[in-house]
Amino acid sequence: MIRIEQVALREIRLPLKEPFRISSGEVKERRILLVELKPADGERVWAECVASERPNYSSETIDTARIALRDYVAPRVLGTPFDDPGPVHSLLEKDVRGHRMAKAAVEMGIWAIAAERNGVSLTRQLRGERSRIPVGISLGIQTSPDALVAKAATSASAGYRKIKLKIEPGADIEYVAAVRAALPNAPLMVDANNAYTLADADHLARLDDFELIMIEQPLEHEDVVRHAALQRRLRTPLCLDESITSVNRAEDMIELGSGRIINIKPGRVGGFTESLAIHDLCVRHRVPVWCGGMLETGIGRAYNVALATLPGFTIAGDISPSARYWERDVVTPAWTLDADGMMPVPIDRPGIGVDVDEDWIEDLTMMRETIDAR
Ligand code: OSB
Ligand code: MG
Repeated sequence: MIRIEQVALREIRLPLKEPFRISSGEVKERRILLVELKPADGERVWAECVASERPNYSSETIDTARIALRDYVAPRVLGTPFDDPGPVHSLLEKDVRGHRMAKAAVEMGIWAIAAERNGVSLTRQLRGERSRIPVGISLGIQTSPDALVAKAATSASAGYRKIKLKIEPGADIEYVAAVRAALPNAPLMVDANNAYTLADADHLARLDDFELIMIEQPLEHEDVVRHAALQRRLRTPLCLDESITSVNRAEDMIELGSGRIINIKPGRVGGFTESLAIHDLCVRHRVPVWCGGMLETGIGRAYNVALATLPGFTIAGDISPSARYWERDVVTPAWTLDADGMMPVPIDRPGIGVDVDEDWIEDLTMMRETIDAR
């Protein structure tokens, strides 16, 4: 049985090695919300809330997530006994709308506690199967096509199995054309983070010339209907990210033909139970999935890595190694990329599979708050 007796929240700040720009904004230094769950009997586990500083990806922010965790999420789980993590998701959904990233941090942490309790890795707890996973990189919007070509070429040489180019109006066709010309065989895709409307369909159709694996979330963050209309006008598969907030939205996408691929971010859908439901639905419908990223530290990355070992994750994830993001990650060993573009998975280490560098986290801590069972 699992019973949480304390939830500790803390904010750390960690500068990215290079600024990361998407169509809706840029981040240079991350403000990150880490969560520690203390079970009544057993080791504490660390989890990460993937909310960004500003609400430019989803409506959640690190600050709204902290309040949601303090006032709604933590009180729901504190003192409540669970036989396994399965029921946590529906308990957190009941009468509390949204706040999925806040909920996910706790839900996923409870999966890690279950793994420790069973003496298995988080990967095996999720019934993941692979001991290495294919790795992709997400390249932010650059100031010129040449600058993007340079980044993409370096990424191709490093062995990345998928290279994602962030685009927006004014930094799209010309940029992608330059990268494709320089790297004729590279596995390329683009991600627009909602920067277009259906009126841009003819413009977006020009991307069909570049043999892209997919175009990720070109339209509005909650849309499925217009994406279906757009998909009918494109040869390139659409992939939905922001729009897929639950297994029901995934069903809507499949039913309406709004896309042919799904980017699963467990934080975006409220945790692992919902991620597994989306994965299983997609496997049944032969819809490929891959694991997205939110510029996580090594803690959040451990959870993404474990999820990405499931069989439906047939496309390289945005799960780059620690050194892509940080001078010094908060876990040891750091997450790595081998010469084949694969990341080794700690499939036989109990729990999240890496050690958390608590001294380093202490140095980086800006704020802390603990919530106890009443
Ligand atoms: O749309 O996938 C996205 C980062 C922040 C917000 C949204 C997105 C991203 C990424 C980063 O693409 C992927 C990574 O963590 O490397
Ligand atoms: Mg995306």
